[in-house]
Amino acid sequence: MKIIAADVIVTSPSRNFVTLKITTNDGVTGLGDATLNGRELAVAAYLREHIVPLLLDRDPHRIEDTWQFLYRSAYWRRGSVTMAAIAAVDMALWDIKGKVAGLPVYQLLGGASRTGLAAYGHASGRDIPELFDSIKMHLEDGYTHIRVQTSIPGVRAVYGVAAQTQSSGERYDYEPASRGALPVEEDWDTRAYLRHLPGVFEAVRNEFGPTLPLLHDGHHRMTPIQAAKLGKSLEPFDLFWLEDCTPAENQEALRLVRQHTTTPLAIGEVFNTVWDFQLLIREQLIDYVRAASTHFGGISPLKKVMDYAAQYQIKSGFHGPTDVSPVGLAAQAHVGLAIHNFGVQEYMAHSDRTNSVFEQTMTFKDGSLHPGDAPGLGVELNEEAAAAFPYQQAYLPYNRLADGTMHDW
Ligand code: CS2
Ligand code: MG
Repeated sequence: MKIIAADVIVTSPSRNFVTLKITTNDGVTGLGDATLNGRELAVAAYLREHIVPLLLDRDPHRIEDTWQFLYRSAYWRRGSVTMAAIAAVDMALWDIKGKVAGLPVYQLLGGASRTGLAAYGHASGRDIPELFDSIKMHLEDGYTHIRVQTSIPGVRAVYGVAAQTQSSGERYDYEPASRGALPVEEDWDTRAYLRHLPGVFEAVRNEFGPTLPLLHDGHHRMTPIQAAKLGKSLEPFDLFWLEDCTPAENQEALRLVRQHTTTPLAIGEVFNTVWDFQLLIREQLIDYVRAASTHFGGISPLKKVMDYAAQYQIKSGFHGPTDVSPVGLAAQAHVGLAIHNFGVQEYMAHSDRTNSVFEQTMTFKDGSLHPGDAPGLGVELNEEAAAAFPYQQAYLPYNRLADGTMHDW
């Protein structure tokens, strides 16, 4: 079997997606997600200009060797663009292998370890009543785990609050990347946030009871001691996890947070290789691995990092917002179904328009996700539909503090 073509398809139904489609001489095709929110064309170019020529004539069954070839032959290792490009190749080759074997990818990874994947959705509100409505809506949709984000008094625009950007009734795809030639500036005030959040969770617990698994995303904005303070102040509300509590390039920073709080910690959506997790896993500084197949080099390394994490009783919490395409989401759902140390899967349902481009077998029923049993990943790209939605420049927002200092968004 030989690879005879590899096409990069950029489409923008509800937001921009980059998809790699690999075709073999037997006519079998495979898909991989290469979407890097706000930097999509960099990955498309990396694939088209530097990876595709290396794939032609290769045996698509050699997934591990292809991954190692693309990773080591580049010389310049790691990074979000490189690893998103390699991820797309890896996913597409697993898709092909499953189709040739007549098996869904999870069967090739050891078979199902559970009947489905517990999923969490993103509840949010500009105030408590709006937040409660959003939580109720997600519970009615069947979610068993709920992420809680709210506006912060005194802060104009905050990450993750749907109603803030809901306009003209268009379904909020949650992903705050706004289309336009320049990114949108937002503001931030950590002290206001630290003062406000415990009251929000107290209100949620009083309204929805003590058992509902609640998550929160700090989105990289606190110093380690601020993250420790928040983790400690949220302990009475028994969170399922506090995510991205502090930037984790300095993995040692989590030692300080861990010393002060038992609130479970989830980190890793911006990571792209196992080395980003090494200390965090080895010293058990986190409880959940937040990697996404698309940003982490694909299915192969995602399974490897979870096997490493399993030795330290650390579970998965794979990143699944709408800027991971249905292909990327399916890829990690197959991994999540197969591994023993599954934790929870983030699931932001894509819009109908996106789903008209990516035809998929994934189901979400009674709060449980399943990738389906179609051979391969279970996603097909409708290229005619994709062509109807050309790329549009879009950027994630960024943060400045009141004095104009750049801050993490
Ligand atoms: C967020 C992401 O879902 C999450 O946990 O951190 O939606 C993140 O904001 C986006 O992936 C950025 O593109
Ligand atoms: Mg996050």
